[in-house]
Parts: sequence; structure tokens; C-alpha cells
Amino acid sequence: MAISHQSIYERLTESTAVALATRLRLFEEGTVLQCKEIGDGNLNLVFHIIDINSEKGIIMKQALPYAKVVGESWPLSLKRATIEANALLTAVDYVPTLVPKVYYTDELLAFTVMEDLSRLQIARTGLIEGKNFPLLSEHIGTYLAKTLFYSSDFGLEPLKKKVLVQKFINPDLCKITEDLVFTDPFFDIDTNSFEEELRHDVEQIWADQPLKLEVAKLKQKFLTKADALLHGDLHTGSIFASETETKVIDPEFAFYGPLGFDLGQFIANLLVNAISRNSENREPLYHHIEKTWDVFSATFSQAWKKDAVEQYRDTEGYLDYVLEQAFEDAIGFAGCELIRRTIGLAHVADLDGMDSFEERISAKQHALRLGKALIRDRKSIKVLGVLQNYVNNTAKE
Ligand code: SR1
Ligand code: MG
Repeated sequence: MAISHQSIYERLTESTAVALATRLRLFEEGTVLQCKEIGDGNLNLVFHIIDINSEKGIIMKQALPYAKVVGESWPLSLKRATIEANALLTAVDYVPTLVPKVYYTDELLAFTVMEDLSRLQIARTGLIEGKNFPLLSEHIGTYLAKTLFYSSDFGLEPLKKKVLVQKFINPDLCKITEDLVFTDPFFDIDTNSFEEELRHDVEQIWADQPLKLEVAKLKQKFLTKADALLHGDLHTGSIFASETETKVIDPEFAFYGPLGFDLGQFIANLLVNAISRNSENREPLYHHIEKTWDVFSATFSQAWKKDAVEQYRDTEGYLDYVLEQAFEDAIGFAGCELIRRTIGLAHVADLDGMDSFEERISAKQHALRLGKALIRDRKSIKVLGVLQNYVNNTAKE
């Protein structure tokens, strides 16, 4: 009889997670362990297990067979745990200091044991508190350039790339992005969630045919353009940071997609935070947005000059063309992310946590106007320095 994933899988609890850690000898014999489930994301269980004497710990992350944010009515493949572990193990070759260490992974129970990063803070939480994480853009620009270049046809022989494309086929999680980022917010669909005060703005979006045509083109790129191995969900909640360190976590949405996607999501989440701040406190976010691109394009170009395997590597204009496409797409993807984080299923604390109801609604209207402008103007925006003007010009109707 074949053993199915379902017959072996069982949902971990704090006590079974400790028993598992002991059985796997993740701690020395006799160590007294303490465990707390700390998952605050939309999809998984996350157990923080520590040795109560040394306070050294691990993270044990388990995928649930459904989307936690909605419940059992939204079944989800457990394969995402393996995708996440494999993506971390792939990234560690290129950016060892920018991802958590993976200690153990189990496909049938859909869990991964990894480095405890509790010395760091989730970047979104810190940004909301007004922290600026000075090295965030340097690190994320490097992370993006290296992970994207070395998994693409520019940095990898085509046969090896196809093996990775196959390994990272991730239909369930891609479908979430196809629906929640590129489709649902642009139609009157049940998953959307917004305050009644935004209905007028939302109905304008649903009726905006030229905007929807541009979103359809961006969605088509997401569906079809297998450029490089993406993180797939690179918002500021997928990043741990401090003044000196940055670690990219949670690549369960990893798959082969368009070069500009991760960049666009990261930029959009910085913009959402900028909008939630008073205008005089936005400068650090603009700095991060520009620097991410500068570091990304310089590091990607260096890698191209040093390691490109593509026959056309020295053809004048080709590298510039690749970077220009990634830039334009990133602006468009950022626009979609701004809109979906405002009126779609999965919101962000930067906006939802704003205390004053009036300021919150006004910030959300601002995010919608900015998102639309970025989608519409993505071909004419040539430098990220102008995003500051876009934020200012979309502040009021
Ligand atoms: C049902 S999952 C909702 C969102 O959470 C994840 O972090 C992704 O951003 C996804 O779109
Ligand atoms: Mg996540």
C-alpha cells in the first residue's frame, strides 16, 4: 500500500514539536526545552524552541494543509515546505549571510528546522516603529542581484536551469499570487476586503478598463516569464533586520518568474510604509528604494561581466535591455502590490494599524492612487528618484 502524505502528516503542537526536536537530537541530551508557537503569518505554524539554560534556540516551521488566514476551506499543498527549504538551500550558495541556516527538513511532516533569528526584528514591525535599518537596501539589492542572476539563463547553463525550473514548480502558491495580487482586487470578488469609505475608489478601479489592460499584461508576465528563481513574496514581513544584519526568510512562494517581481514587491512595501508616515519622515524609505536598485543593478552587472554563460553576453546593449525590462516590470508589479495590500485579502499593518480612522482611509486612498499611477506610467519612469514626486503628487486627488 502506498503511504500518502496525508496518512503520515500530523499537525505539530508545542509539546510534539519539543518531542520531535529531542528525537532528532537538535539539542544535547538532557537539555530542558521550552517551546512557543509564534506564527503570525497567513499560512504556517512556527515553533520557537529554546534551551532554557543557554537560551540557544531553533525555529521549527510547519506548513498546514490549508491557508491559516482563511481556514480549512482553502486547502493548500504541503509541498511548499520543501520548496521553502530548497529555496533557502539554493540561496545559501550565493548569499550565505543573508538567509537563515537550514538544519533539518522533512517532506512528509512538511517542516523545516532553521536558525533562530530572534535577535533580529521583522523589518515591517521596525519600520512601523520608525526604525530605518541603515543596511537594508544594500543587503536586499545584493540578495536580489545574486539570487536572480545565478539562477537565470545568464548565470546558469540552460540544462541546469531547467532542472531548477522543474524543482520549483509551485502551482498552489503561484495561484495565490495570481488571484490575490493580479486578479481579485481589480474585480468585485469575495476575497477583497476594504472599508465602506473606500467603495467609491474601489469601484473606480473595477471600472477602469485601461488600468485593467495594463494589469492583465503584468499578470501575463508573472504567469509566463521564467527568468529566474524568485523569492516570490518579498515584502517587509519576509525580512528580519537589525542595524547591522538582514536575513530574508519565508521563500515558500519561490518559483521561476520575471526578474522584476521581487524588486517590485519590496519597493511597494517600502512605499506603503512611506505613505503611513508623516511626509517629513519618508526620506529613509526613498533612500532605500533608490539604493536597492543601484546595488541590484551594479551587482547584477558585475556578476554578468564576471560569470555570464550566455553567448550574447558581450553584445552591446543586451545587459542594459535586461535591466531596463526588470526596472519597468518592477514599477508595474509595485503598483499591483500597493493596490492589493490596500483592498485585497492580505493587508499590511503599516496601513491597517494607523490609529486615526480618517488618516487611515486617506492613506489607503493615497496608496490606491499611487498604485494606479505606477502601473500606468511604468514605461516612462526611468529613475526611482521620481517616486518621491509620485508619492507627493498622488497625496491628494
Ligand atoms: C492566503 S496567503 C495571503 C498572502 O500572505 C502571503 O504572505 C502572501 O503575500 C499572500 O499573498
Ligand atoms: Mg510569508
